[in-house]
Amino acid sequence: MFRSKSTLPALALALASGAIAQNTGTSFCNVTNNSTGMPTTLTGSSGSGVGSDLHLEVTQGVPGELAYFLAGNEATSGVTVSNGVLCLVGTGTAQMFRYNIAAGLWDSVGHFDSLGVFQNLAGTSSTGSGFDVPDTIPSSPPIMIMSGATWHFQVWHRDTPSAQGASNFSNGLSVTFPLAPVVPIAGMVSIPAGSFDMGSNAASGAPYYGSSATQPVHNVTISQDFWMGEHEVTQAEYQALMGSNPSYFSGPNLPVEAVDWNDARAYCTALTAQEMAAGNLATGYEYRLPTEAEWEYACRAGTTTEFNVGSDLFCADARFWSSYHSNSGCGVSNSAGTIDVGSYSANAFGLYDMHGNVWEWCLDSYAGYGAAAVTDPFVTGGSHRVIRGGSWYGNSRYCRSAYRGSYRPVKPSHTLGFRAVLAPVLVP
Ligand SMILES: [Ca+2]
Repeated sequence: MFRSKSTLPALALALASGAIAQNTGTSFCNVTNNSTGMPTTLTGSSGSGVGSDLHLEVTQGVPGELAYFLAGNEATSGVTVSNGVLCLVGTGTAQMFRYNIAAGLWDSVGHFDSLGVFQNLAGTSSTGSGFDVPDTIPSSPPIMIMSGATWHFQVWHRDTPSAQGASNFSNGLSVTFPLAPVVPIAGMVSIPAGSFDMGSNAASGAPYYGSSATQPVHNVTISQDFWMGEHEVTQAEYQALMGSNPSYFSGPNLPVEAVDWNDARAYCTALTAQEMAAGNLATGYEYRLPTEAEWEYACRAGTTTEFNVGSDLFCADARFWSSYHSNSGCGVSNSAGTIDVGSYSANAFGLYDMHGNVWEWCLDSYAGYGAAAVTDPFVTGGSHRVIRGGSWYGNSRYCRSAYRGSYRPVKPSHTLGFRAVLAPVLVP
């Protein structure tokens, strides 16, 4: 009636999954009849009628968070009431609002203190003592409940402006909001958390041409599961989301290139906004570039060899210029550089083109390694960003799982693209 169902995808899913549990036990105030002689009963359905004329309304606040609204049929606003919301426990940042249907206005009725106890606007009442009618009416309801929180509440109901008092208390209702779903877009591969040895001790000569930049080898723990694009972002995907295609080569399934680090991040930001609006992202998750550690962990997919296909990289394994292992060129040219994503075999995680095709931007900055074991390393600042995996234009040494490229973030190249991960939020 006064809120759009289309704004409630996450909540609708939560309710449909049976997350609501009703509690009428002694931890709540007793149910009493309202002035029409009927009990006011809270139910766990979004937007459903509660009693004769109360609605428990739920809507979405800021992305990834949920909000409650209590609606009644008060004929007027601004009437002092007593015995309002009872047995109410929430979070320290949440507020409770009610909606005056006649006036079409939201009224703030109070908030929760740091202990989760409901307070009226004056901060003088708490559980069991009701709320005051507010002096100001918010232009929009800024209520937020964090996913995963459990709220217990009971509502007061007034049939008419004069029907005040303790006769209209509902039963108690306990509601747990499950974590908002994380629904990856198509083509994202689940990468399990785990540990691996990052870097390489390969010798400086052929065929690997190892360098000190990949040393010392050190243990890295990726502490949380994440998702990674099974292939580099294609030109079709980039065009559809960003409305442009800066690539030097042309083809819908070719990887997008000639994007600098900021372009790549802007794509991820737009994808995050799109999926958040669709209710597919939980709080704390975003689409972004992978960290360098996430990238190498995903590239290796459990392997410890120089490449995720073994110790050698041959022309049949990936898109790159020439192989030190067969001592031959791979038939790539300046006019036929990149190739459709997924043209070669995937690694054990199901990821394509981690070796070759286009270099891939990482989120973090370039810095030397330390010897100590680290968890979720992430380097910020500095003038250069990490690029990984080699490209159509390079030879096999650059395609190694541990090889580290370093590039200025504002410098696009037709050898350089990216892929996205869906992972915990990181801010460079
Ligand atoms: Ca690549």
